[in-house]
Amino acid sequence: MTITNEPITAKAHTNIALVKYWGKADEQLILPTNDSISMTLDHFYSTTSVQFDPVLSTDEIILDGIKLPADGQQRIRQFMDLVRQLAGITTFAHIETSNHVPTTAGLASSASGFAALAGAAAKAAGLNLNRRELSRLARRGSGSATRSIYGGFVQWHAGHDDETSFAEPLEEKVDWPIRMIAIVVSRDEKKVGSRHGMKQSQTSPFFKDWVKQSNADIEPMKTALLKKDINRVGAIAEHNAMCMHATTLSAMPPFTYFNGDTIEAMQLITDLRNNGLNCYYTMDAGPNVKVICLENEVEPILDHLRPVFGDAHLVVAKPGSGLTYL
Ligand code: 2P0
Repeated sequence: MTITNEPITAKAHTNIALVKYWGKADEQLILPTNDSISMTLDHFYSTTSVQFDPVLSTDEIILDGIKLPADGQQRIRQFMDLVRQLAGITTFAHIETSNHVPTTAGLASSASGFAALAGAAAKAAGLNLNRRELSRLARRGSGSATRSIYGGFVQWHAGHDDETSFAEPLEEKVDWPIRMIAIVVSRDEKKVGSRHGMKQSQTSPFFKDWVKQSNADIEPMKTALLKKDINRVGAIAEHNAMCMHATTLSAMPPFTYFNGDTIEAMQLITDLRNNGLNCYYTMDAGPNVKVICLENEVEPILDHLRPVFGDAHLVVAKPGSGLTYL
């Protein structure tokens, strides 16, 4: 195995799940309790460069121009240890990451961040991994990163061990005008991080039913995506998101990611739908709402959202591409 002397830079986009990952069967290997399906988004992405350097006595990690303090580095260091183990090397690296997720977007960057890091670190370490292997590697950093190796619509197969838990593209170049509008109702740091939140949700008496429902949603979602049926895609995604959030409300102790604005946005989208617009909502481990719709209805939907949430809090995203090297 030969490590590269030059810095290797990779770019990966974030993704939003239409059928969610919310629960681990194995915390160490990050094996999920169920399959999930996502859409990779276009202009929210991370770029990460990695350069191994024999002079270093530890990994040096710079995030958006600022050197990460030691306590913020643990997950990245552990991930780099895994890359070193795979490559049979002991050299530390300079790692520089920029998150091009507009601060107003309020979207998580761990999916794009760990996908880009997996791509850059593996190549810099001289590992010649194919995309399935890269998705398995990205999984070890953050579950949702598994899916960000690919563009468009992506399925993460839960699997039962490290080899069988990987993502696969369903449609990389999406040829229909599906859109997601992010409604940013809060830019605050999450109160309950997703890693902790999903673990706590596994105490819900409904958790088994959540897993069952998600597995049952996979084939209908694939069919709806294949048929480009926005109403089926939206209805399944919205129901799946509510089932996920039901596990937080029924956890012991209970908690929620929703705030008052989240509920207001959900009601507004339901009202618009009752008035004939084809729009559906989904929420992740935070209060922001993502609206699933078609391009030709983006403007009429925005016309209703602007007076309530303000133009600066609305971001329109299209399907994006998978991991690339710069
Ligand atoms: C998803 N989320 O499928 C779900 C829906 C949030 C809600 O994947 O512990 O940050 O690093 O594997 O990937 C967020 O979970 O969690 C997530 P870890 P991750 O997109």
